[in-house]
Amino acid sequence: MLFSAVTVAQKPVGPIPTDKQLAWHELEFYLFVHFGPNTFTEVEWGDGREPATIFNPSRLDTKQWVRIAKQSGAKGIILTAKHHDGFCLWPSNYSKHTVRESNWKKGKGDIVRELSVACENAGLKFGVYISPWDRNHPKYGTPQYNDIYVRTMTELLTNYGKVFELWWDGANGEGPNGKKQEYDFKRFEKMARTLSPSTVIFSDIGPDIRWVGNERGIAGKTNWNLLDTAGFTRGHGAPSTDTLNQGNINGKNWIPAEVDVSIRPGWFYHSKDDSLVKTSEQLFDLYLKSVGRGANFLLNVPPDKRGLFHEIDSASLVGFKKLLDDNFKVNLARTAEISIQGVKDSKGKYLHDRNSTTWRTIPVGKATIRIDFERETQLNTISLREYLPLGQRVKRFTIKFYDKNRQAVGSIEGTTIGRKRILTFPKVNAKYFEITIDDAKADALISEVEVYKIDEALIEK
Ligand code: FUL
Repeated sequence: MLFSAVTVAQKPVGPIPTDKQLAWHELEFYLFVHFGPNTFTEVEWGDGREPATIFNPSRLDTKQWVRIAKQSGAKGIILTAKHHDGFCLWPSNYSKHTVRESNWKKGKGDIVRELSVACENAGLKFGVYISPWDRNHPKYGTPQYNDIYVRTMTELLTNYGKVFELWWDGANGEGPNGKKQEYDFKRFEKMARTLSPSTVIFSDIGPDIRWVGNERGIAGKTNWNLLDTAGFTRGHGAPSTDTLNQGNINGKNWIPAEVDVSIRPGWFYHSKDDSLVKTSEQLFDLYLKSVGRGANFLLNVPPDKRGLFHEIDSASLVGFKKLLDDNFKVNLARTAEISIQGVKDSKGKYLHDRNSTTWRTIPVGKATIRIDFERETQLNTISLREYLPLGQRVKRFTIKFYDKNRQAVGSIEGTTIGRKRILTFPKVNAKYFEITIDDAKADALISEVEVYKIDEALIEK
């Protein structure tokens, strides 16, 4: 009896996620905030020689950032506490190039404090980007800089409440004395784990979260949460960007992809870019290309010289949330009958309860999930999820659509499913459709099937 399969114990297949990685997967969408001297000089990479006094936002309000983040549906904010120019947005004891040396709040301010508190009060996660590359610090390029980095990290991971993600940039250039740094990443990682075990660490190659291989906002249509890291290093020694984009099918580690992209052409605010802010529709498209391909979406929104999210960016973000709400409001599968290989599945409701904690076991190449509507229904979007705690399994699947006369009216194919796979396609009028798992590492564990008719103009470009 097929349906008893749901209760049959399933063994994990391949690497599986840790609890904190699973919690991270559920965040889906959060904001990046690039802010610092570059905001005022309007460059992307400050050289570290900018006077600290240049940093002087006139109306800085981290509560405004948090308010807009909430209204956009973001679940957290990651702040560039220190970018490559070395300027610290908190009064670090290990640098002389910080908010303390600026005129902002007469040198008494602390943006990391303000933002972490604002996030905490609003129920948002808070994360930090701490650039290893430092073009200001006099010790950069010497072994002592590794001590400085560890102390800097210690300040941020212990004085500001919970930090959900630590972001390590792969860029590694020269410091003020023309020297490059040999980063002691092993030590950094050990320290970060000890200081803040619940933090997930991002870099090109993890250990917890990997870079998606581009800054355009696009995850691979095939996207494995697995990666081989042996023999690779961060930065120039990382695997090819294609590999980072798609993962390794038989990778030895669970290291899912995070898609980092900016709402503007640059990572920092430049007034000349005000007309180039991505529209709500473009953000929706990036959502499909990131979350819809099993990755998380880290969207950068750089505050302007006032220290506020610009009105244009804010409007775009709020509009994006409205598009998500409006278009993913009615899951058409909710009222459909679900059967597996022709047998009505009374437990099929698990497949459309928007809760991925239960799954249906689908043997490869045999069983078919059928979603049968009460009447012919127009649809152009199907969202699938795999149950991740027992490993990512599906390699290839097909969905076939039929009209009320049981005539095939179209089909689509896909490769991986993973955390979420949202497929959009020109609308079909179907009485029912069938999903077949053509290839998988083991029985597929499908935990969610959602069906929508979204605005045709929003179908993935
Ligand atoms: C890159 C940096 O060089 C950019 O300035 C930005 O911070 C981006 C998120 O990562 O490697």
